[in-house]
Amino acid sequence: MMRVSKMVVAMLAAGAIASASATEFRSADIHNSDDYPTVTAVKFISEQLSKSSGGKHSIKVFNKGALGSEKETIDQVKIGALDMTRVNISPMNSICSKTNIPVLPFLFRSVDHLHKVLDGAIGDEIAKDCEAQGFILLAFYDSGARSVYSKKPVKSIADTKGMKIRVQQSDLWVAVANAMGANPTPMPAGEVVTALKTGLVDAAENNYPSYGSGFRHFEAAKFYNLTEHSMAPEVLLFSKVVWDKLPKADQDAIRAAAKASVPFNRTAWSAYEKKEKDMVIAAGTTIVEVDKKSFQDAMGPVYDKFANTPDLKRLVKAVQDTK
Ligand code: BDP
Repeated sequence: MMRVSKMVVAMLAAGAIASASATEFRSADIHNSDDYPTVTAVKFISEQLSKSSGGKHSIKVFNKGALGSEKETIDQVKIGALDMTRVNISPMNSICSKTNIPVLPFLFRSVDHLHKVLDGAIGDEIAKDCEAQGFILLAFYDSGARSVYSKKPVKSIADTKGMKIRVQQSDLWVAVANAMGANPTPMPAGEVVTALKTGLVDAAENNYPSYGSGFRHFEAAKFYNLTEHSMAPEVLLFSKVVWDKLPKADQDAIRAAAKASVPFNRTAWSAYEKKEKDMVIAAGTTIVEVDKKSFQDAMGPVYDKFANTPDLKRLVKAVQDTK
């Protein structure tokens, strides 16, 4: 008896009992800047949630990769060791195949097209696919278009032949780089700047903010070539293990706050992307116009391999048919 009550006292002192109802969820992000639009979007959710729960729930964002690489945080969320993580959708490709769809090269015609698809039935279907694997997909966030940047200009696909390029940790991305004729090396985002500086790779691909002050790749690769080959969005994931233990009212409050964070993120993203584009140009980056068609025409094998089931083919067509 004595031992148990001592334990209870210790738990109370540590706040462990009080936190059984009041919770500060932990959410990971690899971005270094505190004002990165995915970081501020999750902080926005925290504020909304705190209001709607009368101060009971909130979220603490651990950005700067403090909780590990995107793949590592996904593994932690899967087992419920971590409540939430904000990652690019690409490292989810091997876990739930419908996440391949918004990564596919040259699939979206515009940012509006992407938003229509993700905000509608196709977005819901992708979220369901992730839920079946233990992830509640709370929101899709903007990430703009990704382009290849390198130490030499890339004007057409002839220039990516044999190029050593870093890609995200996803087989789909390896296939995209192979289709470009390049030699892909998958690695976490945090390792890319060193890989570029040491010559382990001569190129990478990303949006302006990650190329810019996010990971400072512009210091090692001076040519930003407008391939705009993918619009792979960001996702916010909540652990289903943790989710299933929450009362319905809390789940609803989290979903409502996450939904409200999407327009917040989109507004923040447009301004941030522009600011970063201006910054890298001022810092001496050359923006290169690209024969996009030469890249587009080479992507057949990626679709053959990663949009290869009746379900995935139906989704590709549904995306193309979305007006
Ligand atoms: C950035 C995404 C980030 C990814 C990174 C990457 O915001 O989630 O980790 O690209 O290329 O645009 O790994």
